[in-house]
Amino acid sequence: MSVLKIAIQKSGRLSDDSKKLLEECGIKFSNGAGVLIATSRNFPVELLFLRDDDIPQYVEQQVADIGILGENVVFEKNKDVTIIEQLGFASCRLSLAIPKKETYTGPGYLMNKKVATSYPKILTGFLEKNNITAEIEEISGSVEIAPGIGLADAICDIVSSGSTLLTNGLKEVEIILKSQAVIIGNKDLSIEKQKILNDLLFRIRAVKNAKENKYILLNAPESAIQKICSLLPGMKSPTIVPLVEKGWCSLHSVVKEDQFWEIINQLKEAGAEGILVIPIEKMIL
Ligand code: PRT
Ligand code: ZN
Repeated sequence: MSVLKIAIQKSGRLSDDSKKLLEECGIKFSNGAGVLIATSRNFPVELLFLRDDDIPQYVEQQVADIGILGENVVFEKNKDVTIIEQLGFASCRLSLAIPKKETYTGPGYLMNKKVATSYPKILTGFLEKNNITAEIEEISGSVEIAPGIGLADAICDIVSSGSTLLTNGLKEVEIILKSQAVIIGNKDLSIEKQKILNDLLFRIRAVKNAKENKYILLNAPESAIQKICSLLPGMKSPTIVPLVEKGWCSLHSVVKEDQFWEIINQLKEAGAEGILVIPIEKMIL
């Protein structure tokens, strides 16, 4: 029987969220320390725990069928793989940063300067696009200290909160790439493996939709229902249940997490009371 081989990061910023996602999809696997390969007990997948940098190559060579990693690494490695799905975690950006006291004048600022990075391919692409000649100093870690120790004039590195730049006396001046965790896949999956992947994607989307939405319940006078329904269109349309108190009902619907705070005042103004917002575990559209 076919098994889909999934490469995930062994240990690092992506590993916990990658494992959590698979667990939320109902996929059970043993996950002891030092384990490099794990098989699932209840879904036809095998997990390979790898360094994230190796995942694109392994997926290209079909050592793994799919992999979970940051888009930044996918673009840097530039292997012949397909990006299948964005996963919405490990969001960050690959940015240019320069010493705080310097004035950035646009990409031309880098002309004939030295830029330290672990992302030479993406940086080369950016420099070529802007017709800039600059020297690239490739280093594999602690890139932020390069300007301070005189190794480079600028850096091109991953930024998330920005606090590492700040503590190293640097400022972010240009975003080269926005990144999040994605699933990549081999371009030549067998029909059986493609079918397992489709089942997995169905589950992943149900988990993702659930995270992006909340279940909302509220009470309102019947006269307010029409207005409230227009604010809360729901999946198909809201459910209305009568309350024991005459002239009142309870309305149940689904609301986008990021829209909730925007419409809460409008709901109250329209007459909604006793509003409850509840997390959804799975949501199948
Ligand atoms: O050992 P392995 O090679 O598998 O892991 P790794 O050390 O190469 O990668 P890891 O675990 O550090 O990061 C994995 C992925 O997480 C990256 O490829 C990104 O897609 C994503 N990610 C999200 C980040 C960050 N946020 C992040 N903040 N990767 C790195 N950082 C580092 C950054 O390099 C910098 O040093 O955090 C620092 C900046 O953080 P802020 O919050 O101070 O701005
Ligand atoms: Zn890595």
